[in-house]
Formats: sequence, structure tokens, C-alpha cells
Amino acid sequence: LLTLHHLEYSQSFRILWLLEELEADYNLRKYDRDPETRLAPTELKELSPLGTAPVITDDEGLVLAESNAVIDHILDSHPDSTLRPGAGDPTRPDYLFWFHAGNGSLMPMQFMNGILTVMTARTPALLRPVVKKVTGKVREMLVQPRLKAIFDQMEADLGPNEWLAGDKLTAADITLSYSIFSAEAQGRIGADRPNIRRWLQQVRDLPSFQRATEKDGRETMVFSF
Ligand SMILES: N[C@@H](CCC(=O)N[C@@H](CS)C(=O)NCC(=O)O)C(=O)O
Repeated sequence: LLTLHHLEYSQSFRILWLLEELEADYNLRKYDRDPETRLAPTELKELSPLGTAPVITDDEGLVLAESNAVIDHILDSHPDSTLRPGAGDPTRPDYLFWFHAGNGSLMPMQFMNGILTVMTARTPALLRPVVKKVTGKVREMLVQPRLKAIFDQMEADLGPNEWLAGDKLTAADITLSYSIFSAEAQGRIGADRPNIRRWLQQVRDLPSFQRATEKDGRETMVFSF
């Protein structure tokens, strides 16, 4: 049986949602963040070389980290699921784009933005205006334009499509959920993005998402710095 090692307020919520959507049999092991560092606790860090959540393990000695690898591994044992459109499916290119754009393009920009925020906040007050100027420039030149480009494309794709890759929920929606909910929490999904707002509501309305939220026991999956 598969065990999901899930950290509160983290990307591993996506795997919890995936397992609920598949109505899979699994064990859930939950971990709280270290109250001081806000990082994963040692027991979770020791599980995998990356020391990050999610990790899945099984009775045969499997230890797998990295969300999208975990998603693909789980879907390999659910070949009839429609969550991963196969080769030749007309929705496959959109699926591949969004499945990879989440962790490959969107998440790094959000992570960098978070690091810049922490850097500024932790700089001694005297130096802060200087650091703020530099981090502001990086945000303006690199982070904001890329975030805007991705969310513009997402808003456009969610016009004709109910979900990110067509009219069915796929693993692309699931893997992107963490980034989209984070963006919402940061006020980035305003009234000018009605399609993404509609997508957020659709997700909240799904019974599998609601079961995952109940099992998680937290008001949100999103970590705030
Ligand atoms: N690319 C990795 C990122 C995993 C990751 O950074 N997880 C964060 C939670 S959002 C984590 O474990 N943070 C705690 C720590 O680094 O100790 C994935 O998709 O699984």
C-alpha cells in the first residue's frame, strides 16, 4: 500500500487531492512544519535526498519525491484514468504544456518572488531601502513579466476550455493548483481574470478537493512566508 508523506501548507496537498480524485487506497502520514524554521521536520527530511514534500513510499521499498514524478507514478497504476490524456489525444499538447509549465515556469517565479520578499524583510532596517530597490528591479525585469505572461495564457486557455486541457479535469489542473491558489492568496487573480476565478471555484466545488481539504485539516494548502 502506498503512503503519502504530506507536509502541512505545502505542495504535497496536490498528491492528497490526486489520490482522493482517483479514490485510491493509501495511507496518509501528516507532518507539521518546524515552528521556528517553517521547514519540513527532520523525520520528513530524512525520507528523500531532496528533503522536501511530497514523498511517497510503499511496502516494496519505493521512495519517490518530486510532485510531478509522484503524479506520473501514481497514474501509471491507474491506466483507465482520464487525468492524463494519452498520445494522439487532441488535448495532449495542452495537457503537456500545462502539466510542465506549472513546476517548470510558474513555480520558480513564485519561489523567486518569495525569496526576494524574505530577503527584503530580513535586511537590517538601515540597508532595507537599498535592498528593496534592487529586489524591486529584479521583480520588475524578470518576475512580474513572466508571471503575467503565464497567467495571461491561462486566462485565455480557460476561455474556451472548462479545465486547463479541455473539458475534463486532468493532472495539469491538479499540479497547477498549488501555484494558482498561491497567486489568489497574493491578490494576483483579480476581476480581470474571470476565467481563472471560475476555475478556482470549480476546484473548490469538487468533492475530491473537499475530501482532501478535510483530510489535510488546514484552511488552505498555501504556505505564506
Ligand atoms: N519541486 C518539488 C518542490 C517540493 C518543495 O519545495 N516542497 C516544499 C513544500 S511546498 C517543502 O518540502 N518545503 C519544506 C522544506 O524545504 O523543508 C516538488 O514539486 O515536489
